[in-house]
Formats: sequence, C-alpha cells, structure tokens
Amino acid sequence: MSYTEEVYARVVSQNPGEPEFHQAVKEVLESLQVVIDKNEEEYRKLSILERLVEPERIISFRVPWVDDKGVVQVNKGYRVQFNSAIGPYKGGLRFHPSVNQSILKFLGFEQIFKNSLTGLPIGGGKGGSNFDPKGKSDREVMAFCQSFMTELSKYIGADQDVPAGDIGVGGREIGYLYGEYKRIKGLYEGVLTGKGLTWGGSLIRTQATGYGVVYMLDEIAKAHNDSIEGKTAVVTGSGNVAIYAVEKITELGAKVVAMCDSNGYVYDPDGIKLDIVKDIKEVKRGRIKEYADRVEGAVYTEGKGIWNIKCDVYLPCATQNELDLDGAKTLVANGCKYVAEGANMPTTLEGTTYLQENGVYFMPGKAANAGGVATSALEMTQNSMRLSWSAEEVDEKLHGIMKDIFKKVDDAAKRYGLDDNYVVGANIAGFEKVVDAMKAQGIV
Ligand code: NDP
Ligand code: 2IT
Repeated sequence: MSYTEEVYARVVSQNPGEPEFHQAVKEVLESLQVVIDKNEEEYRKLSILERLVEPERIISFRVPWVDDKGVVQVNKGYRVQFNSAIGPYKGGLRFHPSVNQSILKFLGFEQIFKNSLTGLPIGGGKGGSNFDPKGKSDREVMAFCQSFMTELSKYIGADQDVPAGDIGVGGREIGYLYGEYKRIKGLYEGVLTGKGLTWGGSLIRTQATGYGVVYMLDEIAKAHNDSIEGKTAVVTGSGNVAIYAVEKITELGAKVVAMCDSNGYVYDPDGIKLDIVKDIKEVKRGRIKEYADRVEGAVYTEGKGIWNIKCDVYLPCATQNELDLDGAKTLVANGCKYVAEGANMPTTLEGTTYLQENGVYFMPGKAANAGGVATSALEMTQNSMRLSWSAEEVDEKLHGIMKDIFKKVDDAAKRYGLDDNYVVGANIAGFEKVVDAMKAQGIV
C-alpha cells in the first residue's frame, strides 16, 4: 500500500460514520500521490499526512435557547479548528438541520487548502449547528445566536479563530453573533467577517463568493480561447453564492436559465430576472417556486433534476453532493463544457471523474469559491488597519486573487504533466504552502 492509501485507510477506520469527511480526504490524498511519491520517506518520517488529516481541535457544545412558545430547545454546536500552520483558523459557520461532525470536518479540511490558495495568511476551520433558521422568528434566531456565541466566544478571537457565514448564516446571524461576542468580551475587534457595512464589514464581501466563481470561470474560458459571453448557464441554489454568481455571469453576457432551492427548480427560457429572486430570497425569505408565480413563461418543477436543463456552463452553488454521476452524465450528453463549483464539494467523486473524462473543464470548490474567504481576509486586514476600502478597490483585489489562484492551480497541474486537471492542481498548490509551514514549525 502506498503512504497515501495507508493514511486514507486509517482515516476511514479511525473516523467511523463520517462519509463526507472520508470523501474529502480521499480526493485530496489521491491528488497528492504524485507529490508524495517524490519524497515519500521524508513525509512518512514526519507523519505529515497523519497530522494533516487530524484536526488540531474540535470543540462541541450544547446550545439551549427558548422558542416563541416559551419552550426550551437544545441544539448541538461545533467549531472544528483544523489547521493553523499558515494563519488563524478561518472558515464559516453553517446552521442547517443536516449539520454533524462529519460535514464540519469535511468543510474544515477543504478550507485548509482553499485558504492556502488565496495566498493570504489564514488557516482552516469550520463550525456550526444543526439549528434550522427556516421558519424561525427573528427573536428565535437572535436567542439561538446569543446562546451559541456565549459558548463559542471562549475559543475565538481576531488573532485566534475568525468565523464567518455559510449555509443558513448571513448578515442577520452575523449581526446577532457579533453583538453577543462584543458584550461578553468587551472587545470591538474583527472576530467575525461578513459584518454589516456600518460596523466593520467590507464592501463586496456579500458578493465575493459568487463574483469570484465567475472570475474563475472567465479565466478557464480565456485559457481555452473561449469566453463567457453568449453562453447559457444553470446556477443551482438561490442563496448568497448563487445570487451573486448569477449577477456577475449575466453582467459578462451569459444567460442564466435555471436556479433552485431544496424544494425544486425554476426554468426561465428568457433568462432569470435576478431582482425577483433577490426579493423572494433576500427580502421575503420565501421559496423559489414563487418565481414561477411572478414571471410569465417561467416553469417550476418540484424535486431534484435541475441538471436536465441544457446548458454550456453549470455552476453548482447549493450544497455537498448535489451533483451525482447521473447528473454528470446528463450534463455531458447535453453538451455542457464548464463546471465551476460555487458550493463546497457539490459534485460526488464519481461525478467529478466522469466530467473530467468527458471533456468538461471542471474547477473544484476549493479554488472556484475561494473568493468569499479571500474577501473575508481582506475584511480582517481593513479591521486591523481601522479603515475601509472602496468597493472598486476590494473588487479589484478579489479579481486579482482569483486570477492568481487560476494560475497557481493551472501551473501545479502542468508541473505534474496533468494539464487541465484542476482538481489535482488545486490540491497540490494548496498543500505545498501548508506543508512548508508545517515542516518549519516542528512537531506540533
Ligand atoms: P445560503 O444559505 O445562502 O443558500 C444555500 C442555498 O442552497 C439555498 O438555495 C438552499 O435552499 C440550498 N440548499 C441548501 N441545502 C440544500 C440541500 N440539502 N439540498 C438542496 N438545496 C440546498 O448558503 P450559501 O449560498 O452561503 O452557501 C451555498 C454553498 O456555498 C455551500 O456549499 C457553502 O458551503 C458554499 N460556500 C459559501 C460561501 C459564502 O461565502 N457564503 C463561500 C464559499 C463556499 P433552501 O433555502 O431550500 O435550503
Ligand atoms: O466555505 C467558505 O469558504 C465560507 N463559507 C466562507 C468562509 C469565510 O471565512 O469567509
């Protein structure tokens, strides 16, 4: 057995019941095989891979809160502090009923490489809760966030661990979390990113992940003498990442014909009207089904299957494993040429391989969606400097970072003779910086 296979077998046996974590580790270790082969003895001696796959720390805690009926509810809260070799732990908080340790470990693990690719000094972490904000009143969300932060505040800080948003955590939740942190610690510091513009937030952070995905897509297209203009696109999800991916890709001349949420998808052959989606999702917190009630010619379909809509570009921006092998086969059969992951690990391993083997340019989430966390790091910088940059300045920096990530990923793949394999390129380029820092810092 090779060293990477041994470590993968160890991860499976020592972390039972964590399939998403196994999946994320498998993809990375398989990509790293070519790097490890060059220096296997040294990596083995230092147990680099064993250390890389073991979180530095996992904090898990009880979150009790009182609902609007006066009944006490209890949720689980977590923070996975995965790797701090290149900077303070950095990564989002997810509030969704599906959240468990496996999902947060996969997300924290991915975050290590993503954050490394940004070129900024941020380590990898992730956290969250199985709390479901859907259908809760603002007061219930506040009560939950305050209880969650009462415990989490013991383990985070502007130079220690800086959480942000993810699924189910947007501006409203970050506000309640920030207020409680400040009250407990008495510190006005950049302990969270994605803050509001009047209290330390950065312009463009809201748009950054979605815009970044499209800046990345633009680089991939240009590298193959193609362009986004005139393309037909499908963007999955209708949350923060999806909405701003649609905004930017439309600006660059593509037509988005379908979006979805966890209930179903809408198809609008004339092109999705984003102001209506924003009103439904950002203002009313409603369902995507309402789009078809408001727009003539748009059709709503209940359930999964958005990949059946023919497109040139497919941007999965909802959640993990939303695109499986059958979906990948349908995309290829319909002539899709580009897949860039706005979500984290939205494509299964089988789906990814099928797309890559059938001529689709596939950019994995850890590179494609890194614009969000990169702009979070820019928010941290502005907080430290106690000043705010203009929207143009932040957007320009974000664009530059996405171009740089494409180059790093593309170069790493080429160095190993695996041209256009952006999965391998992203994992290798992300790994190289982290491993260098880990080696320099000794056995910790
Ligand atoms: P939001 O909560 O704003 O939106 C999530 C969207 O995905 C909603 O449309 C939601 O539908 C849908 N969705 C969530 N879970 C499921 C599910 N189990 N099945 C089907 N659809 C689902 O989250 P974000 O847009 O912030 O995050 C989306 C993805 O992007 C996640 O994978 C996240 O980790 C990743 N990401 C986010 C970044 C950020 O800056 N926010 C940065 C980098 C990556 P519904 O409302 O019905 O639940
Ligand atoms: O998956 C991610 O990169 C995020 N949810 C954003 C993390 C951050 O710290 O901005």
